[in-house]
This record gives sequence, structure tokens and C-alpha cells, in this order.
Amino acid sequence: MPQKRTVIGVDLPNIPWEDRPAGSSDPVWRYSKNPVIPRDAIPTSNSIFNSAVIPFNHKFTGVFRCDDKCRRMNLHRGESDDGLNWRISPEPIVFKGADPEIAAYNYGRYDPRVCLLEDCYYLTWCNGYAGYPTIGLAYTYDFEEFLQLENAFLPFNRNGVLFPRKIRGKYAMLSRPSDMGHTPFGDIFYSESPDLLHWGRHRLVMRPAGGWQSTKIGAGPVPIETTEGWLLIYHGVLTSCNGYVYSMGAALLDLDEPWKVRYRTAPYLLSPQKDYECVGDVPNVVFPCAALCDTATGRLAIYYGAADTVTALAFAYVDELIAFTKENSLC
Ligand code: BMA
Repeated sequence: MPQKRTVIGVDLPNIPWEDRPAGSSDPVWRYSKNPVIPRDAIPTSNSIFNSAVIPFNHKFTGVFRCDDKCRRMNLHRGESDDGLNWRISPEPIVFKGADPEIAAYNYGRYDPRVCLLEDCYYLTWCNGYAGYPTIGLAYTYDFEEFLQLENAFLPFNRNGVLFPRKIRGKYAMLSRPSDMGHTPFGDIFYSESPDLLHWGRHRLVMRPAGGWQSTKIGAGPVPIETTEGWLLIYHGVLTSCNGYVYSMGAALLDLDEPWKVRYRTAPYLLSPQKDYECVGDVPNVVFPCAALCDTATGRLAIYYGAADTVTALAFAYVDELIAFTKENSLC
């Protein structure tokens, strides 16, 4: 078991964990009892997927994408003692603070990420504005009151993911400029801000590459700071004759200049192969949005949406993931 302290962060001995199945040498493996959150965990939900989870008060809290039975996309808070059994609030999060024009429910709120930055929890998500998708941003100290800021970018944009500390003295975010629909393109960009309101100095990070990541890519969980660079887990999309296929990969970004990609997986880490990933409201989707990491052991628990229907869990060791990414890199 790796014991080297590669991850810069805190010890989280209580994250969910299951050893790699006997006979497997894959760097990422699924929880045997997947999915961890069924589509109907609350009475009003059609589906619960693409959701964010973070340690909070020695337990876990999360912001969950719940699409309701009217098929409205919304964000709900959830709590868990063990990261496996979740109590999800039946009511969506109510955001305060923002200009009412920005805070209004408009087109939907979906695909949240939660980032601990300084002493505050920041939430990014795909937020409707003027009927178009862009990156919403809010903060909370207690997961009770959420204060919304201005949208980070102009439409059209998705997959906004904050870095967990300032870089070069600025807040930093990854995002994926897109279009109004089921975007058939998509590169990951890096942007910085002095105040989380004004974003600029945009830099290209990665473009789609071959195979499983040939159509578009988007950042997944908040990047994990390691001695080898920022470990970014991301999704990549292949256009098959049966539609899009969403898989998971990883990259190592330069610590000081994260728009410089040092390594990037040529093979996927996880692709839709289990029934709950292949069958659902949108078949063939593995969509990672959160990762919990225990620095002492290097254990990683990755939460991902499966088939736009349920939430599933996968595990890895950070050191193994870094080694795999370097040994199987596109660059
Ligand atoms: C993307 C987003 C995700 C979704 C994926 C697959 O464009 O809408 O929320 O998981 O498509 O449908």
C-alpha cells in the first residue's frame, strides 16, 4: 500500500474505501455495491447524478444534481456519515445574494462541484442565464446559507471547476466553452481572477485527442495538489454511431502554470461498461464530479454520475494514478 505523502492536503481516514478486486490491475476500480445513490433517493427525483461531495465537520456533505419529475435540473444538499449512505434534502438549495437576474432559476442548475478555498466552500455549477448555460458561482460556510456571486463567464460555458488555492496570487478556474445544445466540441481552458468576480487571462489547457476523448473534454473533480503537479480527473467524449460515450481520464498539470499539461492518459481510466453506466436516461455516461483523498494513505474515492441517472463510486491510489498517467501519457 503506498504510504508516500504525494498529496498536499489533509488526512481523511474515514473516506469510503474498498480494495481493488482480486485479479484486477486497473488503476481505477468500481465500488462493488454501486450505485451509491439511486435515482429515487428523494420522492420528487427522476435522477440523481453528476454531484459534488466534500468532507465537512468530520463527516461528508454534498451538493447533488437532482432532476425532478418535471425534468427540471436543480441542486440539493445532502449529508452522510460515511460517504456511502446519503440523506438528501427534498428541497432544492435557495441561493441568496446575487442580483435577482442572476439568481433566478433559468434553464436549470446542474453538474455542481464544491471546492474548499481558504476558509470557505465554493460551489460552481452549470447555471442558466437568459436561457443559456454558463458557470454559476456561490459560497457557503455552513451548507445552510448559500450566497451567490455573479456568473463567472459569458454563455456558453460548462464544467467550471475551481482550484483549491490561489495560483500566482490569483483565484483560478478551469472551464469548457460550449454551445447551447449537446456541444459537439470542447477544450478545457484556464482563467484567473483577483476577486472571483472578474475573470480573464484565459489560457488553453487541453484539446480533445483521439479515441475516447476525441469529441470534447471537460474538467471533473477539483484538481488534487500533489508533489507531481495538479492531478486532474476529467471526462472525455467519443461520438459513436449510437451517440456520445463519456469516459474518465486523468492529467497532470504544472503546479505553477496549470495550463501546461505535463502528462495525460492515452487510455481511459473508466468507461461505461456496467449496466448502470450503459442503461439509463442517457446511456453510456461516466461523469466524474468529485473526489475525496486521504493524504496519509493516498486513497482516492471518486464520485461519478452514471448514465445521467444515478451516482456511483470508484477508487484509486493517487500514487498509482500518477504513475499510470505518466507511463501511459499522450504527451
Ligand atoms: C453533458 C452535461 C452532463 C451530462 C452529459 C451526458 O452535456 O449535460 O450533465 O451528464 O452531457 O448527457
